This record gives sequence, C-alpha cells and structure tokens, in this order.
Amino acid sequence: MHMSKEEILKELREGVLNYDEERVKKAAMRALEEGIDPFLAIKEGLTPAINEIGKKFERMEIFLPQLTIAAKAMEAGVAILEPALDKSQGEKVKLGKVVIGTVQGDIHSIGKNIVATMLRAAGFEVIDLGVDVAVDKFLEAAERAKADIIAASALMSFTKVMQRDLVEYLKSVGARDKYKLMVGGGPVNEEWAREIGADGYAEDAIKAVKVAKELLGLK
Ligand code: B12
Repeated sequence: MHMSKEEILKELREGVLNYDEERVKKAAMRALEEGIDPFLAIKEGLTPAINEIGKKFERMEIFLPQLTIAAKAMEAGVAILEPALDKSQGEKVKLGKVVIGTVQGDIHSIGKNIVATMLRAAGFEVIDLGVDVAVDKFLEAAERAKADIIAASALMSFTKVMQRDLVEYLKSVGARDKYKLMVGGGPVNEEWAREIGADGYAEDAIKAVKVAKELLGLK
C-alpha cells in the first residue's frame, strides 16, 4: 500500500515518541522505498521527535531509560537511512580531509555521525574519532592524517567548553593555524563559535558541508 511522505514522516516521529524501534525501522525502509530524501526523513521525521523526547527528559516527565530507548530507536532509523545519504559518493576526488569527534566528557554521537556521513557523501575523507575525544587526540589524528579540518561536536552546555579548550590547546602547541576548526551541536551557535575563535559553525549537517567547503575555498 502506498504511503504519502507526510504519513511516513509521521510514522518516523511516532515511532521514536513511542519508543518503538520496529516501527521506526519499518518507516525508514518505507521512506527509502517511496524515494523520500533520506536527509529530510532524518531532519523532519526523526529529529523533531528526539528533540521532543529531550524536552520531556528535561521536564522530568521521562527518565534516562526512556531517553536511551528513544535514542536507540532513532539510531536504528538513521542506520537504515544512512547508506542512502552516502550513495552519491562514487569515485569522486576527495575534497579534503576532516577529523571529527564528540568532545571529551560527551557521548552523544547521533548528530556527529550524520555530519560525518554528509561530509563523506559530499566527497570529503572523514576520520571519525568517535565520542569522548580529548583535545590532544583530535590533534594527534589530524597530524597523522594531514587533515584540513578538525570538527568538534558537543551536545551539552558543560561540554561545549571543551571546544574552547580545543582552540586553546591547538594554540598552545602552535598548531592552530594548520587546521580549519568547525564546531557544532545542540548548545553551540554562531556567537559561541566566534567567541572561542573557531573558523566555522553549522546548525545542521547540510550546512556543515557548505561551511567545510567554504573554509577550504571550494564552492
Ligand atoms: C539522544 C540523546 C541522548 C542519548 C545519546 C545517544 C547517542 N548515541 O548519541 C543518550 C541516552 C545516550 C543520552 C545521554 C545523556 N544525555 Co542526552 N540527549 C539526547 C537528545 C534527546 C537528542 C540528541 C540528538 O541526538 N539529537 C538529534 C541530532 C540529529 O541532532 P544534533 O545532535 O543536535 O546534531 C545536529 C546539529 O547539532 C549539527 N551538529 C552536531 N554535531 C556537529 C558538529 C559539527 C562540527 C557541526 C558543524 C555540526 C554539528 O548537525 C547535526 C545533524 O543535523 C538531547 C536533546 C537535544 N535537544 O539535543 C539530549 C541532551 C543533549 N542530553 C542531555 C543529558 C543531560 C544527558 C545525560 C547527562 C543524561 C544522564 N543523566 O546521564 C547523558 C550524557 C552522558 C555523557 N557523558 O555524554 C541534555 C544536556 C543538557 C545540557 N544542556 O547540558 C539534553 C539537552 C537533554 C535535556 N534537554 O536535558 N542523551
């Protein structure tokens, strides 16, 4: 039976809101079958739902177990949609190398993973360091890979300060000018990026690709 885009986006949302991983998976597969843009499915289906879950958690209407189950359901959906995001990759020439990770003390990975996937899809080579990444690990990986960009994600107000620590650390070892530095994540905004002296900020994965290209002087 045919399902409209709106119906599928609603299923994705409802699946996360009802902690129903199977429902999310089914809806994600449906989205692919119906040719819905996978990024749109993440942005307008899954993300508003996980944000709503985040608000409920903040209001203490739900607790960590529910937050965890909802996040698992979202991740399962993203895992199904992700290969389709990556499809455009092909044999493209690499635009540049990006080392990405979530800062130390922070284990949120969903948004960072989406940014990594979109950068890859756009033609960047991405080295993903995972979560809870210490400032020296970012630099170590960037040196080893001869990266062009270091990208740091932070989802909590008390871990976004690690982005500033990263800038300060790079300065202290004389490596600040070797890399372009991008920051992002829930509590991060343009103003914060400017304040700490990062080179770029983006509010979502599509814009992250645009900013990465701009930082390297590509169109
Ligand atoms: C899912 C989730 C979890 C999951 C994470 C699962 C996973 N594998 O990532 C789990 C259950 C593990 C979790 C744990 C915790 N969480 Co939590 N979590 C969330 C939630 C609901 C959604 C985050 C998310 O995935 N969003 C969806 C993605 C797609 O969006 P995104 O991450 O923002 O990414 C997009 C952009 O920001 C941007 N972006 C992201 N990274 C980068 C990087 C760069 C370089 C760029 C350019 C762009 C960019 O592009 C992305 C895609 O478009 C948020 C609420 C919220 N509104 O953020 C709380 C939230 C972040 N969590 C919170 C808390 C408190 C915790 C815990 C401390 C709870 C606890 N008591 O243990 C722990 C953290 C432990 C730790 N040390 O890190 C708080 C933080 C409060 C604060 N302001 O500091 C929030 C805000 C909830 C709340 N309102 O209270 N959490």
